[in-house]
Amino acid sequence: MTRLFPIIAVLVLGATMTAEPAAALSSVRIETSTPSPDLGSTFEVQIIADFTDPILGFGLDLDFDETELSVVAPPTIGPDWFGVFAPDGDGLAGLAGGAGVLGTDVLLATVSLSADDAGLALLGLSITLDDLTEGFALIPTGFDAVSFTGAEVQISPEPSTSLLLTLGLVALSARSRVVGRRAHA
Ligand SMILES: [Ca+2]
Repeated sequence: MTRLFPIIAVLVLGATMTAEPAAALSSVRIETSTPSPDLGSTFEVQIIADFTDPILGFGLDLDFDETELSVVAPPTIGPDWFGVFAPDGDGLAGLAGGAGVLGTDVLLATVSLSADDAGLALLGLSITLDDLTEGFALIPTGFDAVSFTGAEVQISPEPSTSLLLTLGLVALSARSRVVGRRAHA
């Protein structure tokens, strides 16, 4: 039995080394137009994909806390697709013609969001399993395995205009102190 162990270990190691390399996974990520939107402002979220296989169509969900963020307008679907009906009403679905879409930095959709609450807000991507219109459809059938990467934004409580006003007042008061000292000299 003890003699068998090294033989089994060598066999397992050999099998691992000769195994086919795992296929690269398609990935989908979020890029935001700003990392720190002001409270009450609108900013854009781009959903971008790197595909390792041609994709015929996609459907997904953009996830966030609705007390922190809200969708301003229906999403704009990327130029490689035409927008199709999404049963959940979020508009995040597109179809490609012919040979599908393959490659890196493929824009899926752009979503305008309103920053509604100060603090850190997380953005995620997901697929609802029982929604048959969601997923990344391969040619001719089946769905691609996709990894998702979310993003975060830090919503600034202080609108930048009031910050500039504060800085202006500080500069003004420093100047008046200098003028005051000169008058006393
Ligand atoms: Ca959806």
